[in-house]
Amino acid sequence: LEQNNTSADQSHFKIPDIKFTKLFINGEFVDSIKGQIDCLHKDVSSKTIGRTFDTVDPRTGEVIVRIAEGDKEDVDAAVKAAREAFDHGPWPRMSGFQRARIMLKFADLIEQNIEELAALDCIDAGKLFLWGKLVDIPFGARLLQYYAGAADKVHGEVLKSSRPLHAYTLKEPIGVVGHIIPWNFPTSNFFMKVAPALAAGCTMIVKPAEQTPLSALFHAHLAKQAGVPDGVLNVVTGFGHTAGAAVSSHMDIDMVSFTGSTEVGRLIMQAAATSNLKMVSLELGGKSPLIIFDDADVDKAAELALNGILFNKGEVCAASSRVYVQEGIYGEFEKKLIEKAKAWKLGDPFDPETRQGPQVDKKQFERILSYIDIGVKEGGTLLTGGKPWGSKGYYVEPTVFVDVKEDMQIARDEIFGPVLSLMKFKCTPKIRSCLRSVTCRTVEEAIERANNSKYGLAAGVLTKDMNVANRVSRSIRAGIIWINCYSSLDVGFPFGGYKMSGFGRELGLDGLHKYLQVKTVMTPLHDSPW
Ligand code: TXE
Repeated sequence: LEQNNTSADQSHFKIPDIKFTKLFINGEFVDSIKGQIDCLHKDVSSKTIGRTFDTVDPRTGEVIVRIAEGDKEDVDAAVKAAREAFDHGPWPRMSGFQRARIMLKFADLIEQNIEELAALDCIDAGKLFLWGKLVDIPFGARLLQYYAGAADKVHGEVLKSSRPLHAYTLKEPIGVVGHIIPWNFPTSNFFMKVAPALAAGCTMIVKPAEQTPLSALFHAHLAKQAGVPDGVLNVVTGFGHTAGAAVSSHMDIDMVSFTGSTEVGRLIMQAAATSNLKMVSLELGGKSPLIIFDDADVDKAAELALNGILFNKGEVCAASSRVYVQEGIYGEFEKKLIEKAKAWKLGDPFDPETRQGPQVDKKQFERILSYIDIGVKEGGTLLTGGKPWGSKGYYVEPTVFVDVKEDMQIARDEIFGPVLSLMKFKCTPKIRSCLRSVTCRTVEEAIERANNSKYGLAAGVLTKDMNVANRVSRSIRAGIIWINCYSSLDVGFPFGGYKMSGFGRELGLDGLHKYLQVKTVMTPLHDSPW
């Protein structure tokens, strides 16, 4: 591994000026209210400056810019605007087709600003610039296009009754939605929530993660340019325990859609329960298993397993953090995995050669290193990695542990970094339909170990035997199963978890329907006494 961080200049890309740093409420960029009150108290009334916080570049640990720090008062103002836009504004009353036209324009504007947006997510989150430019930001536009296509196809159904009643359902927008989003995919996560909610006719408040506010504010600016009416899309930057908590406990928000940690997911449900019983959708953590059988191509399997954990520096809820390899190929697999991990190129995420940038911030960087420490103390053996990388910034070496048991903390907890636990299993894949045969039981053992987790977001299985693949995929309790691939996504494929990985789905039409209410309407078919 190279030990010197490369410079952003190598990419021949100029880091953009930061244009938007304030809260976006009711179609305007504004200072935070608390900050203005602070100024008044200090008698600085001539120049009101809102309260702000630092957003930091994880490549260097240096401050990029200060961002408006929203709190309860700002969330109240944003909800007031969103409520007004929902109760009296044009957005929910437009036809789906009219909303779609605005959403398509919004998508065009995203596409026209791809490089700038990719650069913002790169400096704010340490994400690869090239990946942002080619995949992440275009995916944001694609989400708007996909849900624009669905906006005029939302309808209920005519119901059959045993009585002389004419009855049908209406699909109506849920109302004001609070989206609380994380920092690992600032643009994809933004549009996975905002695009379907816009198509449904909802109005909304987005609370981006405090680590990555830059692109969300840029998106808000583009939404206004595209013609999204004032008050429909509001962005309140700030911290989770203040602005985020104000969203989840607000009496006038009808639904909260959250992606983040399981711990905070629990708080969100509690706040929803003790406030107005708003609807909740949670996309939480994972500890996803990848099961590799003897008949898999070893080289491809090692590449897939490594990509599964190192993609986006392991800051992926569906990362393949537990890899189970069958005994027959284990030795060869381990060798290849380590070779590839050692050749993995870390560096400046602007450099097109780089495969892994820095972790999002100091807190996550330290959290990952402390898990590595725990793993060693628990008896795990480090085959490669385990240390910070480079002279500055929050880089962690690709790390592989062996001698891991399922009850160890590194095998149970989501580490959310480039740390893989490699485990061996002995069973043979030669199962047929008989459940009682020895071979059947041994595949069951692999399934049981894979299922031995409080999480259930994703799982992968690599084998040429489709009997095995089908058996495993139907037995794993997880929302996404990859057979002979890993990490693939499509805008039309529902994404979400079982067990403590949450509930509710994003993407696909399921991702739209969660922003809709079902209303049943009935009327007598003729004048009969009821
Ligand atoms: O998450 P938080 P953190 C997991 C991952 C990671 C761990 C901690 O394991 O290591 O969570 O990351 C907002 N009320 N995931 O601490 O705190 C917060 O401001 C309302 C998995 O960053 O859950 C941010 O906008 N909101 C995950 C969002 O919640 C609150 C992605 C996520 O932050 C809040 C990220 C509160 N009390 C982390 N406290 C995934 N599923 O992809 C915080 N927030």
